[in-house]
Amino acid sequence: MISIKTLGQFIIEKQADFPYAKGELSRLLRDIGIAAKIVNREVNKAGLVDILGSIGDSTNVFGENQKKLDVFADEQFIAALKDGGECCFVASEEQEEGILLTDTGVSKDAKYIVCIDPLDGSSNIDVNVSVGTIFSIYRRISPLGESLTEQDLLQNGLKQVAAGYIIYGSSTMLVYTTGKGVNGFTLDPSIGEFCLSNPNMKIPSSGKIYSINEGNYSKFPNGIKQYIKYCQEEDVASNRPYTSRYIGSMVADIHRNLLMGGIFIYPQTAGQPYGKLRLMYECNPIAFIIEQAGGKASTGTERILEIEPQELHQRVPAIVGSSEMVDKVLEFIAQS
Ligand code: P6P
Repeated sequence: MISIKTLGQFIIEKQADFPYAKGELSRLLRDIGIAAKIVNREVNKAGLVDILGSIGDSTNVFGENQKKLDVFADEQFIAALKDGGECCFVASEEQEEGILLTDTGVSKDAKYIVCIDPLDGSSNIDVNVSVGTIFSIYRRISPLGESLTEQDLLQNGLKQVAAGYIIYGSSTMLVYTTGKGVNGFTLDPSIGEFCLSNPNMKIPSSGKIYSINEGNYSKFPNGIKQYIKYCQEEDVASNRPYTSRYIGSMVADIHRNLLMGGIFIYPQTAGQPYGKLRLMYECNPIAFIIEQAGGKASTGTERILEIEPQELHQRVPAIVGSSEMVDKVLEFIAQS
């Protein structure tokens, strides 16, 4: 009889790691797990019902075309966080200002803030490529019952109390950390539970995979161009040439590199001086997870987790993955 440990059992068990925990963070993580199962159900049948494709000319706050599943996922996670009652504010890629849940009936004692990308990589939905959800959890700083301030909403990544992602792929997995390692859970549809499948995940210190959109090569900074050429050179001793793997869905690229070793790079270009990826609900949570798994996460000039955020939707360049590979990119950048 294979012993099954569900996400709920694991969360309760690990709650003991936090002596002052009263179960609120545990409930919050479980609320996210429930919404993930609902989103998974719709992602898996997107081809069968009219939930594919774009919502006419609907665009998100950045003018990017909104997919029906984007909006559905956003609604599900916000509803789960509202019903769960542990979250006082949600910052979502799909919401320009964020949502003050204490204005919608959630208790003024709710102490957590969630930053979320409800369905990352959604441009891949219509072609049946893996997509994902990315979330980041902070504890509010201002006293309970008082109004939230910008200080509550713009905390640096080192202040995260938890972070995770869900990948809706050949199987659906939830991977998260609370700062004491990284654990992965695979959804067993037959029992409707996320079950512990990848305990204590560690990213190899090096690997053979580099993930970057080489179509933008001509726009990359010189250090990044030199690193790409380094990856393509023949050198048996250092296992090169590496393999190029780029899905265009950050969660899928990061998840593969976490398991196999590798590096993911989304650099700045002249047209996108801060890159494309968002700090608060893409780069910070992924950086927390990868560092907890033994890897590194840099913008090329600073550790992502140490960036002092200036606004909810700010973008940062990302160089994330196996520690030795990130170090090599930073070497090329420093020399360029
Ligand atoms: P590009 C998806 O839109 C996303 O935000 C990430 O998931 C992904 O890594 C990146 O953008 C892909 O961007 O410009 O290479 O298509």
